[in-house]
Amino acid sequence: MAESNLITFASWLVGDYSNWEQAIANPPFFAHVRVCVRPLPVPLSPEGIWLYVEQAYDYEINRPYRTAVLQVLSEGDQITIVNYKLINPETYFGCARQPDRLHNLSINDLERQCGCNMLVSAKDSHSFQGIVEAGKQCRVHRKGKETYLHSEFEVGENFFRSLDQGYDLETNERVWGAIAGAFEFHKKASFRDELLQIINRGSGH
Ligand code: CYC
Repeated sequence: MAESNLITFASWLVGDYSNWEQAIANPPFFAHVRVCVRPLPVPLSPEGIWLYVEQAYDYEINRPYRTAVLQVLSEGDQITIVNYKLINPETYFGCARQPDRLHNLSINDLERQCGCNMLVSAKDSHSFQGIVEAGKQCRVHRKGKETYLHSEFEVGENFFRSLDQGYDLETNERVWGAIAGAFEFHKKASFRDELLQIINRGSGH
């Protein structure tokens, strides 16, 4: 049961997303952003499901402003995402849409982002929701300030909605991130079958 929830969640999350509709409707507040979540062709450990993520402006899709590696784990009814950053992110720019290049990626290329685990649970039968772990420990240095992350998201079979913001450690004021609500992404391509193949290969089928 827990395992099937994990696979359902990951199979919905993988994909190539765009918020084009939102960007056209509300240009001053929302840039046209692309998010691409790709399964690693060779998982970095047998525990959980490993994914590579790029977030980019659509007009420079192969120069992402943020990349990450995610390890999605099931822990009872709860799903946890462990966040990693790449030590040399440029080496892997573009890999979300050229997944063969991800064969080169190893655990030594990664650094864990402490305090940045995302806690995920089923919202209803159509979506999962996640929120960054409590404690203000997910630190992001930006605009010359030390901030802590507030992040929450929802994922369904064909959408991804996310809100990421950084708050000043001392004053609790918002320093960066959306002021007009969440980014609303629609899935343009799914990598579900690719993910299921990788999972089945790993379990010896
Ligand atoms: C940062 N976004 C982060 C961080 C996390 C997430 C954990 C802090 C650690 C890091 O920098 O990697 C979010 N992690 C997630 C989410 C999941 C997850 C959502 C579930 C799949 O595992 N983020 C967006 C918008 C965009 C954005 C499209 C506009 C605001 O979803 C930006 N996120 C954004 C930025 C940072 C960030 C700019 C800080 C990156 C930095 O400056 O280091």
